[in-house]
Amino acid sequence: MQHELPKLKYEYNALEPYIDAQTMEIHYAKHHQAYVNKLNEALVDLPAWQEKSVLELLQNLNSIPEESRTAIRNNGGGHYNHSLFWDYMAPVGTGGSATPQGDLMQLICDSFVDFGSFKEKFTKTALGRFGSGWVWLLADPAGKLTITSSANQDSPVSEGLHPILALDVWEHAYYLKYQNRRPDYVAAWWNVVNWNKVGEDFAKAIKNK
Ligand code: MN3
Repeated sequence: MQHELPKLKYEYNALEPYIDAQTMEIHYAKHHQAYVNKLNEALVDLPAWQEKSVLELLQNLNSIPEESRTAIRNNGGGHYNHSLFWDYMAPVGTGGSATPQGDLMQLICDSFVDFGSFKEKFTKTALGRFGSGWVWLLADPAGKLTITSSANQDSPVSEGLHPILALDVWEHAYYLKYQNRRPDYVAAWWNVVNWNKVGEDFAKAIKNK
């Protein structure tokens, strides 16, 4: 099985003015494509692993032959994390309401005081991530929410965790429009969060509790 770039569900310019079309195009068609290509390359000599989904690869990194493990961790993570990231964004007004709804909103308020405090904590985590990495909202099957961050392309799924929201804080995600101003990028990104998708993934994460 060859891993493939997933289809983007909106046009490159659909997230403007918050995320510009040129950044979207380069980020998706160049950066994400490169992770896919390098993941396929890393699997060329590993027939036993070629039929696994990228999620299965990331969940079983320790079983992958050591000489290929880092390449699969980085490029499989890059492929998987970006696939989530695109889906956690939507053009303004098409991803549901401007805030989480229902049980998820209730749990966010129970866990972080209120929605504003949740956004503040998530943003602080994004600004505190040194260098390249990701910020995550995780939901465990018992219904506990956690904000965390990871370096490089490391994915929480490798630790058996369940991401329900992802933010890319690599400079390639924002440099063209925001240069070094990560705070401006993060503030803008909140406008395009697809809360419908976050809510769906939250429901899946807690389904088996
Ligand atoms: Mn990226």
